[in-house]
Amino acid sequence: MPPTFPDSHPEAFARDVLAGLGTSPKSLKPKYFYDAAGSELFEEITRQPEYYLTRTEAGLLRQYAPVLSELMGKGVSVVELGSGSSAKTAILLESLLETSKGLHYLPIDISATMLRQTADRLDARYPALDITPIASPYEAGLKRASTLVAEDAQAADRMLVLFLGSSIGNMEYDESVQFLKSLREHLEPRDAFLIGFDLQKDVAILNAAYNDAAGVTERFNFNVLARINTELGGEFDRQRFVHQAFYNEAAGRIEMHLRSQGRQQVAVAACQRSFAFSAEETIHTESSYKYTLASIERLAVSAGFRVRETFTDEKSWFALSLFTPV
Ligand code: AVJ
Repeated sequence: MPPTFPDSHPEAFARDVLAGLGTSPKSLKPKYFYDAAGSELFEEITRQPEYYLTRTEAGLLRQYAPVLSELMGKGVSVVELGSGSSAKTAILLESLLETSKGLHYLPIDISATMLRQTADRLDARYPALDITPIASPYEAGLKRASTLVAEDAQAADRMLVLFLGSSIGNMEYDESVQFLKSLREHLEPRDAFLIGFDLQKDVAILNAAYNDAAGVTERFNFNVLARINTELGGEFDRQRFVHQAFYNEAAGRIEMHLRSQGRQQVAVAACQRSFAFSAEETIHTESSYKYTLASIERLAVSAGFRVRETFTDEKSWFALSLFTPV
């Protein structure tokens, strides 16, 4: 079965490229990094020594899983938004399984292929885990999950919803408030939301994480141009762009760009036009917001939650926050 990436419908992709490159400043949505090759490259990023995020979050999950199990109590089902490969989640699931006979895990992901693989792997490894994969956008998926958990006559009567990996960092602050508010609609007061936030820190450490020495992040960034070339008949010359990633301190975010080397015109067949680049003009390909404990608190309150608990590592590089609906 070929991989299905619903976001790669060429019409929608072409429309977004036209909108993103047809205006100034130029930008592309980060979701277009993730075809099969891009997802592979992201997995490789998480293994780079400079990319502390995944490792630090996994450590926090390992350290605080017992506390989380304790806080959530016995009758909890785990719902995950954007489960990907669920590698980190397994740490938490294992801990929850130690204190209960069974556990219901409902991963939600837009990629049905990824979900299938993950479900099969977890199923083989944890026989006591009852897995219900939900191939859907997040909000509709959470609505479905809450119905399933409510109907579940078994012990489970509350949801722990996971949104890990600092995925929230890709959203503008207002967007994340709207996103959390929309999810809040499907939560009961006894449910909880566990969110991974990358924290503001020494600029050199942030910059290094997005400029790894092995050049994997650079390849990941260029993947969006590769996709435009193969899927939309684009004529980007990789040699005429450079990867750029830096911490924008005023905005509190890492920005990734592809910077044009000199003036050039790039044709994209599916957009039926070409795009003019001035020398040094960039395409803004991603923002990755970095939080503080204060901005986490503000986000929670703005979206109708309260921060029940925040777990951080000893360097305060990453935070896992448990939000409960108010
Ligand atoms: C998957 C959005 C959390 O922002 O760190 C990694 C993506 N981009 N390196 C991040 C990413 C460049 C990642 N997130």
